[in-house]
Amino acid sequence: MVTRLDILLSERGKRRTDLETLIRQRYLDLALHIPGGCDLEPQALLAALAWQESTFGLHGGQSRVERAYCRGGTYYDGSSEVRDLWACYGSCAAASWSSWQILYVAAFELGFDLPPWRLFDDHIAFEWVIRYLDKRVLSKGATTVEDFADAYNSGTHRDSIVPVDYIKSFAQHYARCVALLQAGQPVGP
Ligand SMILES: [Ca+2]
Repeated sequence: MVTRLDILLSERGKRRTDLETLIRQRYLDLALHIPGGCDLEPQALLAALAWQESTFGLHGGQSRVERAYCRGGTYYDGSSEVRDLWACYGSCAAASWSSWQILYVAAFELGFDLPPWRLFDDHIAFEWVIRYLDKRVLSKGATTVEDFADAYNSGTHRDSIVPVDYIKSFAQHYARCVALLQAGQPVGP
C-alpha cells in the first residue's frame, strides 16, 4: 500500500528532476552576469551551489535557522530591520531557504517582498539567488571558484573569514559539474 509518507518521499525525487530542468532552462533567461575575463561557467556555478547547499535538492525542502539573525543574535542586535522582520515572521525571517539556501534577509534586502516561506519554492528562489550572486558576489569582484564560494558562504571574499572546507567542497562540485556539462551530461543526480 502506498502511504502518504511514500508520496511525500517520492516528491523529493521529482524536486531534483525539476531542479535540473530549472537550472538548464532558466539560467540564461535570468542572466547570471559573469565578469569579463574570467571563465566561470554560470550553469555549473548554480548546479554546484545546489549540490553544496542541499545535495542537489534532496534537502532543499529544509529551511535552516541562522542563530545570528534570531532574537539575541549578532545581526538581530545590530539591525533594526532584522528585528522588524523577526517581529513579522519570527524564526522564518532568520532562516535560509530552497535548494540554494538563500537567506530570507538577503533576499529582502534585494527587494523580495513575499513572506519568507515562499522562498521554499525553487522556482521563486532561483530569481533571488541569481540577483544575490550578481550583486553580492560577482559584481564585488569574485572571479575565481574559491572567491565565489567564500563570498556566498561568508558574505565576502575580501575579509579574513575563509571557510576552507566549504570552499574545497564547492570547488569539487563545480569541477564535476563543468566536466558533466562538457560531456553533454545532466548536472543532477
Ligand atoms: Ca570571507
